[in-house]
Amino acid sequence: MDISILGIPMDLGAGRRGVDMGPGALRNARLNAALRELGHRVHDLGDVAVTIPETVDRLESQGLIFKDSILNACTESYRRLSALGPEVFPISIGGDHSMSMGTVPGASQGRRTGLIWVDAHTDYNTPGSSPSGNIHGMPVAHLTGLGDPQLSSIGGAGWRVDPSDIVMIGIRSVDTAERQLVREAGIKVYTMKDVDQMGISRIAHETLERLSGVERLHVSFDADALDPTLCPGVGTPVPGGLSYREGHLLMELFAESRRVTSLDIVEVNPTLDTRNATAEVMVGMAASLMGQQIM
Ligand code: DIR
Ligand code: MN
Ligand code: MN
Ligand code: MN
Repeated sequence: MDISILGIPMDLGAGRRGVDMGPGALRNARLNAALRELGHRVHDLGDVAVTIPETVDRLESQGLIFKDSILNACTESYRRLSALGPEVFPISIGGDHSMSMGTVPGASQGRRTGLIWVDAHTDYNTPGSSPSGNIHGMPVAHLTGLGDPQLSSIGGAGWRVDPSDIVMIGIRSVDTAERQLVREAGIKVYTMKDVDQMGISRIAHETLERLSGVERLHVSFDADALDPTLCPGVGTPVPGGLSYREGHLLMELFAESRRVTSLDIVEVNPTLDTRNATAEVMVGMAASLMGQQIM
C-alpha cells in the first residue's frame, strides 16, 4: 500500500505544552521503517506549519484558546491530505487531538466516512460546554457540525460526519455537559466498562458491523486510550485504560477487515514520557493496523 505520513507538531489545543514534539518522537521510534518492513511504500510529507504558542495571544480573536492558529493548521492539514487522492493511506501524526478537525475531512476525500475514536475522552465538548476551553476536547463535536462555525466547516460547508457513523472505544472520562451532548447525538460509545464486560474482540466486530455502510473508515487513536502505565507520555492520563494486548487486538481485527482507509496517532507528549515508551507503543499500534502479524 502507498502510505503518506503527515506530521502536525501542534500543542495549541492541549492544556499543556509538549505534544508538538510528538511527530519527532514517533519518527524517532522508527514509524516509517516499521511500515516499510511490512512491505508498504512510505512517503513522509514532513510537517505542516504550526504557530508557536509563545508568539501569539492565546485568546486570539474569538476568545477560544488559540482558535485562529488551530484553524490555520487544520486547514493546511485538510488541504495536504485531500490532495493525496483516495488510493493513498494517510497517517497523520500529532500533535494534539484538535488536529483531527483537519485530518478527518482531508482523509475522507469528500466521501461518507465512519469515524472510530479510540480515546479515554469523548472529545465532544463545544465552546459552550467545555470546562477547560481547550480545543483538543472539542474535535468530534466540530466534525459533526456543532460548535464554532469556522472550526466545523474545515472540510467545506456541507461536509460532516454523521453521529451515527461514529464509534468511540476506551472511554472513561466525560464532562457533565459533554455527556448530555454525546447522548443527544446518539454516538455509539464503548466505555472501559464495556471493554471489561464484552471483550475488545466483540467490540471490534460490532464496530465494523455498525459502520458497514460507509465508504471511508478513519481510526483516530489518542495515546491516552491506552493505560497510563503503558503510555505515561500523555497530557491527560486517566487510570484504567486499554491494555497493550487490547490495543493491539483492536488494531489487528481492524486490519483483518481491510476496511480502514486512514489513521491519526495523537497526543504523544515526549516531555512527560519515559524514554520514548509512549511513541514506541503507538508505532506498534500503527504497525498492527497496517498488517503486522505475530506469525
Ligand atoms: C476535557 C479533557 N474533557 C476537556 N479532554 C481531553 O478539556 O474538554 N481530551 N483531555 O483529550
Ligand atoms: Mn482525544
Ligand atoms: Mn484523550
Ligand atoms: Mn486530548
